[in-house]
Amino acid sequence: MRQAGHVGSKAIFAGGVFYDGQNHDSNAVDIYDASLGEPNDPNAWSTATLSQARSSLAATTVGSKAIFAGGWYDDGVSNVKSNVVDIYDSNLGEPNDPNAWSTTTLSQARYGLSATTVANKAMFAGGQADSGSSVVVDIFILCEYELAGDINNDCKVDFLDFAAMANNWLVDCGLMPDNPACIPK
Ligand SMILES: [Ca+2]
Repeated sequence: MRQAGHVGSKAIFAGGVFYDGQNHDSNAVDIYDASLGEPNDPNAWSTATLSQARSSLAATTVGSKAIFAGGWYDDGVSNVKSNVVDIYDSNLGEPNDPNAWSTTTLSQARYGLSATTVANKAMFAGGQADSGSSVVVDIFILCEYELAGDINNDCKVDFLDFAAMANNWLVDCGLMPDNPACIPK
């Protein structure tokens, strides 16, 4: 099963299983950018790779980040649960830029977990672990403070926020609502 997240104008599809006579776990990330064209336009699509090929991972977005967590992969002997979390930050670069990706870990390796985002918290709940059904909830908190000017909600006002503002400098969503930077609230 592939998992999808979205950041700004981008929809991101990651992982899964593909079949070429036998099943393989996929590390492929496909990115559709609505600011570049319609979904049937190949130029609107690009690719990236997860740090670990796996399936049945969970995805959600918080602020500028798309987070892909857990899953399972086949090590040739059995299905192995993953604790890997891949994070894409659209403030750091395009999805095909390795510098825009980082990794962290879940507190418990598992697959088929549920993901959702509430305000500045990305939550990954339950799933199947080696010990059976999981009761664990992993929470990634973006920033616990209201900080004026912190556009990417990472608790710091720095050049990344300045760059995000500069990118949209003089965009007027009242005059040009079709501008990809104008995302309905
Ligand atoms: Ca910031």
